[in-house]
Amino acid sequence: MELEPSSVWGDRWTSCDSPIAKKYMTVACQKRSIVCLAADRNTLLGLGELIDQVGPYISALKTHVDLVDDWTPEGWAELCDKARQANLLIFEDRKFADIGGITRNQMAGIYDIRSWSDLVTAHFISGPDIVDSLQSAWGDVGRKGGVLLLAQMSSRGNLLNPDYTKTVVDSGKTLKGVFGFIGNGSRPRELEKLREIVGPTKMIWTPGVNLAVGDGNMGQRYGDPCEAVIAGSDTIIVGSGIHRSDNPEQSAKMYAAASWNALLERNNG
Ligand code: 5BU
Repeated sequence: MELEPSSVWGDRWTSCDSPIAKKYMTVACQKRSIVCLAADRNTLLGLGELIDQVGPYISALKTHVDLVDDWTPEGWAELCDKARQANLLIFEDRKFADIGGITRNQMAGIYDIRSWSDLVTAHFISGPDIVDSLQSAWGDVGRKGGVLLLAQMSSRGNLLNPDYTKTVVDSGKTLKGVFGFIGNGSRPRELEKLREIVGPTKMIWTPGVNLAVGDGNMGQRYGDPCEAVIAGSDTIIVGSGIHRSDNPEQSAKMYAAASWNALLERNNG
């Protein structure tokens, strides 16, 4: 039985006015999962296999298009079709950071990110015009999309300190083109504070989560996915916990169940 998004998501459902967020929350209810797969594989075949294996247990697909060694426009278009058939939002984690005009052009270029992405990440370091320029780029091809601003990061020693986080959030939450914020899934207490300043109107999505908590590769840090959701994350971004597992399908199911149950617990006590 499918649960009503309003009962699952509580004030996120009533307060988020973004149509993409509403669509996302509905799909999450259909799949009973708030897992975004960080699909960090470097071949089209490997990525396609992953979607086939875990598509039913994830609610969004995060890509790094420039990691794909055998990338071709046709191959990528097929992969995006596969993702849409699996009812997944496509989220390119490009971390845009340049001035507005260049950012708009970077959404075109070889990869033509504007034509297939539903969500992208951006730093706010260059100022608020980056959000308008990303929205203009989607508009250039008659599409709509949402921006996730980096308010925190999961990597050790990053420079996004609490003052910076607050500046990003205070400004970003007033912008319609902002779908939400990236928070640090590895530190629930920092995440609680982030949720306090974000309030209910925007999403918080969190990398840096793994059922095996602790330090990851090259400065990555991992926290418990359930704790992240209880602290205010609306979606856990999971990479190696799924794509490096011996059984990606089983792992995706585990992350889906853990994150979904934590969301129900957060909103319904
Ligand atoms: P992992 O294998 O679960 O560690 O992958 C995490 C993914 O999330 C990877 O694609 C990173 O680029 C992405 N990420 C992150 O780990 N930390 C951050 O602060 C941001 C993105 Br922003």
